[in-house]
Amino acid sequence: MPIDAQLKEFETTWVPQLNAPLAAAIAADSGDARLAEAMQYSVLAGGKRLRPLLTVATMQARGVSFDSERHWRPVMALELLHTYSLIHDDLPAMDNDDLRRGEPTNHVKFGAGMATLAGDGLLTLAFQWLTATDLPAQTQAALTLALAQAAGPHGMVAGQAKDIQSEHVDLPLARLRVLHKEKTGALLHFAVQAGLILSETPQNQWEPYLQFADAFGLAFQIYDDILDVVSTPQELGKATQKDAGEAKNTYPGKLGLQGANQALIDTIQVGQTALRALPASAARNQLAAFFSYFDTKRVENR
Ligand code: GRG
Repeated sequence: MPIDAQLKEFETTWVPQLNAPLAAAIAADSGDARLAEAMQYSVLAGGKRLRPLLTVATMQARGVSFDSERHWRPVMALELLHTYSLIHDDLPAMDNDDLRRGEPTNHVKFGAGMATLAGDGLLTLAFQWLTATDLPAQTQAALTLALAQAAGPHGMVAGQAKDIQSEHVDLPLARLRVLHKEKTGALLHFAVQAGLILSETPQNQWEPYLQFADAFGLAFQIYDDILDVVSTPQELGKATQKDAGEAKNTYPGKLGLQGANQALIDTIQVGQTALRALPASAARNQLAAFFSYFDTKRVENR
């Protein structure tokens, strides 16, 4: 099967299963109806669910099958946290965006106060869900520490802090890479790490998986920058051309569109090479198929 069809099939199998319990589970864990509505609104607005899909695929690569009773909440915790980051990033005090996942942003619909609280609620509930499982306490603690490190002031929040400070500052590519690694890469790193923790994989076997995750994370950000230049808001469900301008801290801004596309191709290659260190299997091919998310012909076909 072509690898893009493999990713599509994986999505078709898993996304409905992952989504089905979400609305009720969020409502059950919220003590205020309007807050629950605001949280559900953004979570259910139709994200691609790439992060939980990566966790499930990593578990499968480690030979562990998904048990919804035991794994669903810990696996979906990251999607809650990711959605919080989008809600807060869209707020007037941050990026001030009106469109996300093809819908009006949370603060446009519910007001900035409730949107802030919806983000706070999702961030906190994510940690509750990591421990809402009968998995061993050691597994729950490892997940909690890893997500705190990925999302907190040494991870995504640090990246966002660098981002808001660098709006009118020309960052060298090496510093831009660090910013992206924190802002975007850290949660994708955790997505794979969560699969390793949930499958109780010994840490001395983590390296190729995490190299794959980090290459995927960097490729994801380069592609996000490219799409911002070559796509329309209708295609992406969010504002585009936000980064326009030569001196911007983006891959196309620094390397030009062709240069950014080449960096994307090279980064995918790094990730594919990392995966080749693992024994050949259908599950390994499934991880490799995640790279088909990136259309490296998008630039030349525009
Ligand atoms: C507010 C602390 C804080 C952090 C915000 C996520 C983020 C950090 C900013 C969003 C802006 C941005 C362009 C991030 C990089 C790429 C990214 C995370 C895109 C959105 O992820 P997708 O494409 O979205 O997986 P869906 O909607 O499919 O889940």
